[in-house]
Amino acid sequence: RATEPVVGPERTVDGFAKAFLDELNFEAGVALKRSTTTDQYLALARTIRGYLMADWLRTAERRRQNPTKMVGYLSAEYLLGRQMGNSLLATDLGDIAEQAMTSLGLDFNLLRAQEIEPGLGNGGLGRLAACFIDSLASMDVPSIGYGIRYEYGIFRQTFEEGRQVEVPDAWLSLGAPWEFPHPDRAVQVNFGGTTEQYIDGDGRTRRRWLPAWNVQGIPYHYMVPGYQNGVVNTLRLWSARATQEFDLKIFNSGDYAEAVRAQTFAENISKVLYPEDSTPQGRELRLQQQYFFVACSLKDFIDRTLEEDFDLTRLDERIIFQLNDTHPVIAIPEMMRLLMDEHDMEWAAAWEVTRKCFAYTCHTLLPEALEVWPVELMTRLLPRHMEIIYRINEEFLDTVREAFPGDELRVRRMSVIQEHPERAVRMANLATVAGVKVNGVAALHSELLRDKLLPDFAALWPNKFTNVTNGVTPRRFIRLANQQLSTLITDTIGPGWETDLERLRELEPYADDAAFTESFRQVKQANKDRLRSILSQRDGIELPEHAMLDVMVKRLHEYKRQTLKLLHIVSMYDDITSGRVRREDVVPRTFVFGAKAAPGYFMAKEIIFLINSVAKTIAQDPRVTDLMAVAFPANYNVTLANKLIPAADLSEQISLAGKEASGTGNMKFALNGALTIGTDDGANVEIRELVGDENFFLFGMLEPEVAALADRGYTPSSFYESNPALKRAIDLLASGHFTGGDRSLAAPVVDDLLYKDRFMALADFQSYLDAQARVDAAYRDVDGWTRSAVLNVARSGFFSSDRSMRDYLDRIWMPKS
Ligand code: 26Q
Repeated sequence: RATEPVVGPERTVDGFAKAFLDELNFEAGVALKRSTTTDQYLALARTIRGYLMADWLRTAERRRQNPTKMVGYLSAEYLLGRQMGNSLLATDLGDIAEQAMTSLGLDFNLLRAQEIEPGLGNGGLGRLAACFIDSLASMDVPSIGYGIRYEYGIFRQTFEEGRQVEVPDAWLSLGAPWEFPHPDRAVQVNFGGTTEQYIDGDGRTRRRWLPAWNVQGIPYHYMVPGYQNGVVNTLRLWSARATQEFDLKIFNSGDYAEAVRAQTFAENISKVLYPEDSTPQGRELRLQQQYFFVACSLKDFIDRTLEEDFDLTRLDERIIFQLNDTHPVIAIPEMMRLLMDEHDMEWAAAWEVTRKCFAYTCHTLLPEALEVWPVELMTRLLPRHMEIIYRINEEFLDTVREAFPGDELRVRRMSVIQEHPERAVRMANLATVAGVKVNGVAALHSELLRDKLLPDFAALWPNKFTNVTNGVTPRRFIRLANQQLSTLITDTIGPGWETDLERLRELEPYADDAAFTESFRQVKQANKDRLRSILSQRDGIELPEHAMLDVMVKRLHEYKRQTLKLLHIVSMYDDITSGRVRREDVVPRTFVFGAKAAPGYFMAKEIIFLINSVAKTIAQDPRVTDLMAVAFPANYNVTLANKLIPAADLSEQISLAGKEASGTGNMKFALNGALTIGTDDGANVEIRELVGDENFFLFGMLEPEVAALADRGYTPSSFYESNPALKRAIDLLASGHFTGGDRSLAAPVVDDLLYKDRFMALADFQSYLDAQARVDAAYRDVDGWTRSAVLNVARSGFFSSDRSMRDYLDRIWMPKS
């Protein structure tokens, strides 16, 4: 009897080349000399994954044989980035694969460049999920990621005359070599209809759901390899299909066109990722997406525990579901429904276990970003869940009234149901009521979350609140993105730091070592040279060779204050062109922006247009081209981040204090030896604490000062009137100088700054300019700068997502006692 593979293909150049040709010839049915680059890329991908297969099967089997409590990460987004490099790193097959391709006369790097990254996320939250599953695999934590297999991920951004134009992201169009579809394991998901009371076989009065329609969820499995440790975990993404039952009913009725329409309707559910990344719109399809993937995932997991003949009243001994923001919070009433309606449990027993199975991570501080779903919509789409939510809320509000008698205002604030402006379910409240823990994503954020966003809940349950500061995976963001720095680190402190990032501390003494710092500078320069050549090829952008590289890459949001960066650039331009500074006193800079705007976010799109306008004007002005350049490559994504971040000298983290929950780009830059100019916000606070004040450029109001200014009443124009440098910069922007003489084109942004400026860019402007002057002075001192850069790397080991996972395990998932 044939046995399952215990080893993959042979780990030699010949073995790899043979496996590759097998894929190409016998799986794809293509001869090498007739094959296209796409054929070759697909065969290469399938060859590499073949080496992971045995470990994958073995990991799954090991977990089944020894069932323990697992982590179920529930996230509507996974911003994975390209898979090939990561798989090669995990298997340590990079050299063998490259030589094998060369032996066949193929260009390995060209093949790697074919991959379209799976952009199944918007930004920080989605990328965080991807880092976390990487760490869980690298730490061999029994875990599974659940999410949605969007057919279209985050849109591809293009610019037309400086304005953002969105193009659909057809990432599956070349074929999908990294995924494993399992249509045989489809799960049914119901929607709509009504509920009714009935008497069951034992004479008990119960309620049940009579749904109106359904779809099926097809699981697609992705391998999540640990770092060279023989572990391969699973990411299970769900894709929506029409159900047979539904199909047949309509087809048999003879209405062929209607049946085809119904199919399309069902498949719409996983069609596209919503590109809003903080102001949620109450769109019906979005709620369908959320329920769809959560229902599939819970069913999937419960069936798995039942295979083991496990008693569901102890389900919390088998799973803790981590809710990545409120997007999967409908899982809470769904768990209650499954336990009661499908598995016969009473309310009390079901609630008892449900409240131990979920924990909630909040990623925001902006009140407008808190998700609410209209009761009308929820009742229409998920009537049974709405009933369950009402009951959870009733019992919860009894608890509140008991703890705070006579405080009906508090009851209203804490209710899971909001009454105004319309009746709606507050998903964060529901998650807080049901979750074992609620965590923020950086120390400051967790504090503000507890004291400002959910203070009533903190008063009731102070111990429910905790912090887990975000982290990033050093495998992708140092080892893969910055190979030269990685080699330098390994040559200096030895191997193993990739999975024990605090070991970067051992670099500290080398901050004063002439040979080391010289190598470190060379690495940074090589990364800059590589970036210049990439931007030249990718975008036709030609950048000067020697200039400080000042980078601001993140989603476009007013609170992140890309306009503050723009005001600095305009101010520098004005200083040079008006002769206010001597040319020889200017430190040449290249500014790089990367940012997508939500397609419906008007102001964000105006800001993109204005940045592009300034970039163009500067590029065409011979008075400044030797001293400054602005590059705004379109379509910033994980692939570009991996090239950009290692090249940066200066990292811009300039959100208004109290608005950025954490930031994770800030960590990636510090770990790659950029210095940060930043506000006292999010994880910047912890970065500064760790790297030291002298290696960080702090500016701007502190959060309490922001709150005080808002209370006093903020008038941006008073800052404009009283600060000549600010007035000059704004006047120049407003004059139409950067917009072909047309003042109206700059007006939306300028007017907003002068008359609203919700995020107080003008109030922080002077402080920002002063900090930028300190940056210039520091950069002139080459040795001092390099020393600071080295210390940023050496002291940022805390920001490994492995440490984040340890914290989740210790504080939330598997606490001792
Ligand atoms: C919700 C409902 C409907 C449509 C879209 C959404 C939606 C989608 C994505 C709402 C929010 C997001 C993403 C939020 C996000 O990325 N937040 C960031 O999370 C990072 C990881 O914790 C933090 O570092 C950032 O500070 C935070 O802004």
